[in-house]
Amino acid sequence: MFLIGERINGMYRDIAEAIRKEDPLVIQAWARRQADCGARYLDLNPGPATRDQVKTMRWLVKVTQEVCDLPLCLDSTDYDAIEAGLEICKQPAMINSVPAEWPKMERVFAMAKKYKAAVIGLAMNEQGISQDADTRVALALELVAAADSYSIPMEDLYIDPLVLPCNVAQHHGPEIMLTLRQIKLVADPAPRTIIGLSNISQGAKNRKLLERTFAAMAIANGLDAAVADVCDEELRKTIATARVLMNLEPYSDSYAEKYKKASSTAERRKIS
Ligand code: THG
Repeated sequence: MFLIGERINGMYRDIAEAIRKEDPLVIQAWARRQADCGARYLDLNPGPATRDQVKTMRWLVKVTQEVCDLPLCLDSTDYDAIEAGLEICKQPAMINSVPAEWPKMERVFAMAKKYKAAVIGLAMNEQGISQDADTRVALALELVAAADSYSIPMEDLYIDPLVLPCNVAQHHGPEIMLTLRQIKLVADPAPRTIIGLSNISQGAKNRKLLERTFAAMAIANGLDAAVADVCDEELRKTIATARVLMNLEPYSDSYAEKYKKASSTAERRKIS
């Protein structure tokens, strides 16, 4: 299980301002900090307010790679921006993301093949995000079939059941857990699973407690990766502990320290 650092996102005021001023220092400070916290990838998202997504994504990739050699997770709904980023990524990247819709899947899986990138497939389509696990799993199956038709290996396909804030969509919580378990049954080998962890707590009180608890629950249901606040040390300890309790790591008295090691060594060797 690994973490993708979420912080370089135009949703944050400091990042939006850095993009506007073309000031690389704030971006580079967050890149270094998240790398130090054990991020396995860095998410780069120009943010909804950024007009020129192509130019901004290219700039974010460039300035991040100047200080950090982690692979990048290119987060935009503008596929021209994703492609502009992929063209200059020094390491195989992750495309974030594609819904279960044609012709979007065609464009994204063709790009993934060309640039040897992994892909996050969202369990949604033209009808939006569904309420229940069954519909999410059906969409996961469509993503698996489409990826397979482009010869994308299942280890490079991450299905995202789409987490909504618990204060407005509380009944989705158990459906997410069910979806995570069922995705592992739709194909052999199965695709991987991923969530946007901080979504669970948006607009809610005591955000970090919600995120840490949801992470532990999702790990118990087989989660492989999360876009998350990697700088939350208590989150990292919770994840390490959940992994020991799920027998994914051997117990030792320093169990809470395990996570950083797992993310920086084993994960780089693609052992999850
Ligand atoms: N799935 C995938 N990718 C994703 C998401 C997902 N990328 C974006 C997002 N969801 C994950 N990243 C974030 C980043 C920040 C926040 C939530 C998710 C966040 N931001 C503060 C807020 O909205 O309250 C911003 C506060 C501020 O302005 O300082 O919570 O689900 N594949």
